[in-house]
Amino acid sequence: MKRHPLSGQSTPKSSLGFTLLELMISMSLGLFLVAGAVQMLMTSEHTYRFNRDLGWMQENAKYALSLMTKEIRMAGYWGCNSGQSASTFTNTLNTGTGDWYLNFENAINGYDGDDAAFPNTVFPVADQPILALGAELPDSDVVIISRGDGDSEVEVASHDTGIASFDVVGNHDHPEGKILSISNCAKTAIFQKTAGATPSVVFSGNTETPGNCTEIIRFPNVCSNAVIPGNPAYDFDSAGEAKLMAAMISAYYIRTSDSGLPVLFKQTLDDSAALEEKQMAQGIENIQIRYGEDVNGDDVVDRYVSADQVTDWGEIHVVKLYLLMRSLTEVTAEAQNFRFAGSDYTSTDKYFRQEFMSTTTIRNRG
Ligand SMILES: [Ca+2]
Ligand SMILES: [Ca+2]
Repeated sequence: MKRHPLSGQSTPKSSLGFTLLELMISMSLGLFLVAGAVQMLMTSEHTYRFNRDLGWMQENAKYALSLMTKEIRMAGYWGCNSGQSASTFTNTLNTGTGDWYLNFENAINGYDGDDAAFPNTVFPVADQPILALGAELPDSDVVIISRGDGDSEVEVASHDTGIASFDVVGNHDHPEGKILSISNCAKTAIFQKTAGATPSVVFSGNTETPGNCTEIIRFPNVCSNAVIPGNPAYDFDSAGEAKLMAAMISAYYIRTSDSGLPVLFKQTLDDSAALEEKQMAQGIENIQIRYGEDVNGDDVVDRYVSADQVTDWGEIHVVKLYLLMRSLTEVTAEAQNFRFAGSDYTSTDKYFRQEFMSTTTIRNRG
């Protein structure tokens, strides 16, 4: 072996420098590794965004379904009485134009988004998210639920039919203007409180809006204070076991929020019987609702139909909700296939979509 003249050590061939070929190979290898690392970073960033959006969608879907199913389950709850015919349920409110939020006679009802007669003057909201799929998807539906608020239930001590007044046992905190219900095991009446300090509740006249069209609770209701032979004032106190509670009504629907996101909205009555609208859950693009209707009186559902196909809202026993959830941002590499309310679709954008579904039985309907 040749010795170095100074160190006396042998000189490996590699320390003498790189050939052009070696340099090119090592540079290519380096570039390849860098590209791989960048690719990995991009993939993990994409996976992170996708998982973040998926979690966001699932949380919102879970929340929306829990809110709606809880109300649907309790639709038509007015305490002990579950009858809602003219002989068991009366509403003394001035319903005038038939606004949806004053109609407590239906425990549940709604509108089909694709019904040519919707939106209408009763329920005018229809500013729905514009989907990239255009007319392929059905328009979003609306569901309306009314019920008594069991949490606010207090026992009624007396009913003075002469001065349109109840007294409760203990106290209540219902302000003037609030829509209330009184129920025993046979009958229910809806009215608006117009006066009275606790424990009293007075419901005379039109000092509040919408006001009461009569001070006399009758079955069936008559909008008059006159004595009507054969249809006397009903005295809840003498019938016994009457309870007073707040009357609630809610409408759920989808529209685009000011931020541009598709959102589940809820409209309900505040303490002075004015409508208020609240954002409940984001990322919901569409709701489809199928109502399970009993058509032969055996309390067993015979068919599932859209709101515009329901023949008797009093015979709806089950409600199926289909929510179409959309990711917060465009997180997919290409257009996605998705299934919604029994049909298949292909998106034309890069949002991820997923269907969430629930089936709820109405408790007061056997
Ligand atoms: Ca529909
Ligand atoms: Ca049936």
